[in-house]
Amino acid sequence: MNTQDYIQLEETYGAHNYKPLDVVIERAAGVWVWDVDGKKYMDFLSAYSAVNQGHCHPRILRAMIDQAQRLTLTSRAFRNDQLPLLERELCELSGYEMVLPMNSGAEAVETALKAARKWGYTVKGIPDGEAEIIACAGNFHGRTITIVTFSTELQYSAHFGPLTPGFVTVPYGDAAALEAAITPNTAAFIVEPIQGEGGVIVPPEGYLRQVRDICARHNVLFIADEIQTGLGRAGKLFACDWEDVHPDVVIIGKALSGGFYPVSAMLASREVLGVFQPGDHGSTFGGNPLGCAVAREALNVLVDEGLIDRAAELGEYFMGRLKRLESDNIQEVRGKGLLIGVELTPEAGGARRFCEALKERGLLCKETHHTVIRFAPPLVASREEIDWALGHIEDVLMTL
Ligand code: IF1
Repeated sequence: MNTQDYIQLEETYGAHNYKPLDVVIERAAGVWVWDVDGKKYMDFLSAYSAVNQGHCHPRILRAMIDQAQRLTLTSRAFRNDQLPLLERELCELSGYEMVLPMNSGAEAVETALKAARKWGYTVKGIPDGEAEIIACAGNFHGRTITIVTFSTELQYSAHFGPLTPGFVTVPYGDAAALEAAITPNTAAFIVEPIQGEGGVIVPPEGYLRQVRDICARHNVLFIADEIQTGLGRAGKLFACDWEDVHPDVVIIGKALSGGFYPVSAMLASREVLGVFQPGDHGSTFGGNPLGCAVAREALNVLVDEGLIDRAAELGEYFMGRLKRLESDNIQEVRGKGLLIGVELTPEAGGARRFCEALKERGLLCKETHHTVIRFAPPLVASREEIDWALGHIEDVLMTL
């Protein structure tokens, strides 16, 4: 079977809820992937930051195989010998007191929203059924009905109603707007430290510190969605570390498993995660020993290989080169670490054609919001690999 055969099958039997680039990948290692026709590409998307550790990292693979041969699933009706170790290691690494593991990012976001509401009622004293949660315009936190309720991208919620009450949105990066939207019934504010899907939007310097301060003064939980920005991607363990802020709740996912398996988690203080009583919340697969063993090794790899600092260094170099490029196509280059967006001018004709051109040259990246090319290679990329990619990126940006 060749590329066209696979595409035909997917068109026939699969739901059409995506419009992927027409490359059919069959194997990968590190920053490289190979398609079914034998063509090799560098991955500059990293599965939206899920493979920060590089594809099929040998140490994570070993941990997965070893664990799969011993024990994969107990459900939380029984205990297993991996979950407690992951919980301790996550707390020690992050500085939080408690962990609640889930699977997908959206589930961990839902978990945080449920914890925030219950905290609002049982700790803050909000009248029952009245809790409000504030989110930002341009956010992306997942695709459940509750989460798309507070998406400002109309396509994400249209025709999926009735939606969930209790959410309001404020402009991103505007601390005064947040403060003005807070009422006595506000339980939490949920925010991405850098908006990924929103177009790699970096908020004004000091915004996260102001958010920290406002939330503390109004007794509102500050929830940081670090599913995409966390675990080294932005050049720090958490993107919030750039402003030295410690949110009340942090949500992680994606790279928590190095791309092997869906593992997500909510991290918080005992005051917040302590609101959950047996039976309040759960998941068949959440906290399963296979996911936990994979996540433990994925975290070890991040630390042992110095990938967080590496993202900061390579990111600075990469962004510096792009910023020096004098191309009529470029409006702005922004980002942190190896989460970088190039906003194209309105005249550039859209980001998709640049991604198509880069694909022809063996570089896979994905546009967001029609006018932004997102660059997010695995953090294990070498300087030479980054230079190879930059050569093509500069060329395409200059000549297309
Ligand atoms: C898709 C986007 C990225 C996320 C943040 C929660 C989630 C995500 C900050 C939910 C997921 C993914 C979902 C994926 C594409 C991708 C994405 F373009 F859609 F927005 F990365 F930028 N919070 N982001 O970025 O996590 O439930 O998916 O595990 O195709 O929907 P999930």
